[in-house]
Amino acid sequence: MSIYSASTTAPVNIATLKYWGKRDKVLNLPTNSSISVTLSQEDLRTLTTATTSPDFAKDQLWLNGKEESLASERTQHCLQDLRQLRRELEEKDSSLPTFSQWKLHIASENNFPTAAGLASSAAGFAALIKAIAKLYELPQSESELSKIARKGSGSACRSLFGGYVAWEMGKLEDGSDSKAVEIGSLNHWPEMKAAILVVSADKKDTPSTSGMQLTVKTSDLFQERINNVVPKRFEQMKKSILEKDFPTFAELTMKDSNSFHATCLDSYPPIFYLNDTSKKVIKLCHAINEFYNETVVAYTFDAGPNAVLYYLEQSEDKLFAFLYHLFQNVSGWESKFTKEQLSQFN
Ligand code: 2P0
Repeated sequence: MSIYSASTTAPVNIATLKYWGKRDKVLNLPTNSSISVTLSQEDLRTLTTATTSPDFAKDQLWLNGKEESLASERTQHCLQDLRQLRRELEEKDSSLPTFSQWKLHIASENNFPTAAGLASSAAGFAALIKAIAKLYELPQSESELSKIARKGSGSACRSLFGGYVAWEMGKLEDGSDSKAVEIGSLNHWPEMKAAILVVSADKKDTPSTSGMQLTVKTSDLFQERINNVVPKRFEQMKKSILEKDFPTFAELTMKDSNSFHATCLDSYPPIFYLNDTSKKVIKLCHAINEFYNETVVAYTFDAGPNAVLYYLEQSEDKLFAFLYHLFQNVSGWESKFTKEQLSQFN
């Protein structure tokens, strides 16, 4: 029995400039460009193995050991695109095995609990596309492959890279210029760190796809965001990353999270992703920055209540003094602050 396989990983990515809104639902073409920061390939990632054989009867997928359907239109688009690229190689070189005609078995595993409330579809689609591309020995670059991942899930295109990534929205109707590009590798700004505060592990209220459709259709604020706010912010954030300017990066990140959640609230009926704990975390971050008279931390929230905090390694003690104080059940922490100093944040 001939059997071939390839394995790869893809990281979870967190947007610091949010994708929210589609101009084409089938191709997942966005209404604005976005930026993500992915700090670790090891902590939060999907590991996927793609296997093919002329003896397989059908395409099959296992997610964390459980069989799942591959039937969704989005997944089918991705598989069709990859098989087409493989077919082109086989037509050029008749000595290649005809993988494009064989069925695939895909096994995918996340190294973080689903209950952590983190979106896994981005890493999942990115790992699926990367693993099959590796199996098929496709010559396409990560940016080219990101266009296929985008059809699976918009934000997945950014998980083709680690580090600092831009998803350029593009202008063309066929989506051929809507792709992810690297702004900087992980090593470009290694002092940057992230902490995830799991506020709730519940499934989110409104799924992203339908949430963004509602916002595009009903929010007036959304038009202001995509036309006048994000294009400028995209350039400013890229510059702040390239110049390793944390105060500017942090301010833009926090403002963009707030702007995205404001358009959710401005949708009709409104969409609420933040809860009271999320709002307390927002207030705490501003209080910390004010306390030190320095930008120590930035927060960002996706389509759910969990916070991702960005900070520089050298500020870790400053930030965690407050976090441990707030979440007092963490033992072994010697606070550097007096009770009086900390009591104002209770
Ligand atoms: C982002 N989110 O930029 C934004 C911020 C959520 C809030 O991308 O319909 O799962 O598959 O393209 O990518 C979530 O949306 O939506 C998302 P689809 P996706 O990360």
